[in-house]
Amino acid sequence: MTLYYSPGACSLADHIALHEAGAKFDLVKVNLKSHTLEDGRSFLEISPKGYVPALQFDDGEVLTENIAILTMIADRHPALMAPGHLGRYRLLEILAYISTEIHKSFQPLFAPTATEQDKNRAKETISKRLDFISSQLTGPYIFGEEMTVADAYLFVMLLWSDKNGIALPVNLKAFSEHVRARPTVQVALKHEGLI
Ligand SMILES: N[C@@H](CCC(=O)N[C@@H](CS)C(=O)NCC(=O)O)C(=O)O
Repeated sequence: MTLYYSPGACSLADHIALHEAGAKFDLVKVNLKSHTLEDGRSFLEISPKGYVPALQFDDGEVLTENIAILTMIADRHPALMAPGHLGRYRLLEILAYISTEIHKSFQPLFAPTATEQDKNRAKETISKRLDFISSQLTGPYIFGEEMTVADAYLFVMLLWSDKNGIALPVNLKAFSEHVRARPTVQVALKHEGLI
């Protein structure tokens, strides 16, 4: 398996989740501006969408979209799935919330043409959406005592929040530190040159 990633991008969630799963995988860095790989090949030949993450299986099939990749990892490594008889749907529920309500809200903060007003509005939206997660948190991780793939995705959103000066609720700050301390997360952060 090969994960196509860009340092500090949302693909860090998949990178962490693959390590948590103990999966064997290679990493290939993508230049998101030129859509090229380090060996000069075009990333668009791997994924015409042009964005990371993309996970290529040994048979050549390519899976994209954080929700799909993270769910696939949890399906294959049930220790990373949410608990309970609705576990898989609870996982999809929170992954959809992180992807569509939080991740996508960062867009103005990365857009060179966005105005200060756009950026401030985005920060307010993200804050509100993080407050909701904060109000639901009952343990060290989103679903309690055990880490799931969703925690890896939330962790990346909190890294971005911190970088953009969005204050985190106390329990999300603690969550972030807790996740960061995991050996798998340290390995992923080191590999991506983030520590
Ligand atoms: N819908 C995709 C969005 C992925 C995405 O936003 N990737 C960003 C990095 S975090 C990217 O590669 N942006 C570069 C581009 O869109 O050209 C998903 O959820 O996986």
